[in-house]
Amino acid sequence: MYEQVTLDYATNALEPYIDQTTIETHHGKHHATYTKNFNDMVEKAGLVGKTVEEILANLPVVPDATIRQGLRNQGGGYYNHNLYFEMFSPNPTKAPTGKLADAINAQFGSLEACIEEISKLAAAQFGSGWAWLSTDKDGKLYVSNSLNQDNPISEGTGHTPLIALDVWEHAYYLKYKNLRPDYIKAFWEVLDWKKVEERYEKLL
Ligand code: MN3
Repeated sequence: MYEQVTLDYATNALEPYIDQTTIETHHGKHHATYTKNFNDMVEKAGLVGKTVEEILANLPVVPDATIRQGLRNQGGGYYNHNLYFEMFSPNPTKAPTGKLADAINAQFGSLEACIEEISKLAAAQFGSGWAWLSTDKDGKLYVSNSLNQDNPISEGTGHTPLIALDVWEHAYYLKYKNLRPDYIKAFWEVLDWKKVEERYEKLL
């Protein structure tokens, strides 16, 4: 059984950056549905017992195209939103320290430059999708964006996302309407770099 993350903040705690109705709908409806559908799909695929990471990393071995696509969509939706909702805090640490700070400075020049690169990819993603900060198989940081619920784990062995920025309209439309760049700016106001850093250090 794959469990949806529970929020460790109140649904109105990210106001005014991410509004209560959006959190309630996004976590309570959209993410809950992905979670239910993923559980059903895994059972159908005969993959019960595999981790979601194992499933997303090995999609090509699933012989049935409909089930494969279902696992990609629902598994991505399940995993991506777990990461998304886990990284927020009403009292976020605004910058990483330690090894993650060093890696970001080495790779991007500064935290501001890193945020700028992810934000650009998020704004440029045509239609529904995500922007990411991930590590590759050598532990090197990189940024990317993806369509629908596609996840960096599916791109190749050893890719692990650290930050997931949801740019589906359901993530921002109730508050920001067509102004996706304003939502992207708001995302960074509630992203807790301490949580990102903890995730990164577990990979080392
Ligand atoms: Mn979403």
